[in-house]
Amino acid sequence: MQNTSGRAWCLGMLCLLGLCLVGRGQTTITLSSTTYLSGETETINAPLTITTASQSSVIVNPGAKITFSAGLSVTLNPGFHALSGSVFRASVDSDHDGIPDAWEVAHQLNPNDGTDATLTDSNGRTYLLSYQLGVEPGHASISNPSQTQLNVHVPN
Ligand SMILES: [Ca+2]
Ligand SMILES: [Ca+2]
Repeated sequence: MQNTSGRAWCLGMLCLLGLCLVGRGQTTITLSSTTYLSGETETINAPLTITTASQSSVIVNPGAKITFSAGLSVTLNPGFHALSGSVFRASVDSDHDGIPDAWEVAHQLNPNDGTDATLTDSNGRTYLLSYQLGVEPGHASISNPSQTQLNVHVPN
């Protein structure tokens, strides 16, 4: 989810869709007006921050699956709309190990240690894989980590 080629693919797709990314290749990604269509799946990672341009219109339509992950913050200004029926996740991943801070804290990992994602649980599965599969470490049951990883700041 955080590899370079995946990020390049995301940026390439955004350009194909006619979107404007300010700060491309830098530590901050600013999204201008765009619409994510039904069936579209997108993951955007930034080393530090992801934000929407002030008063931009960013719409996530029903059926779209969009994930924003940044090392410091994700800030969505007025004009951002994740419509009912879409899957939108925004999270802070301080150590860039692929696991959001909130999930790490909830599972006794260190959100500032990028090596713990590769540790294995009692099933021999890495914590990163457990997170990606949406299962609890050491268990086969399905959990819902998306409910604990939302970290979105919406300015007044
Ligand atoms: Ca992490
Ligand atoms: Ca970690």
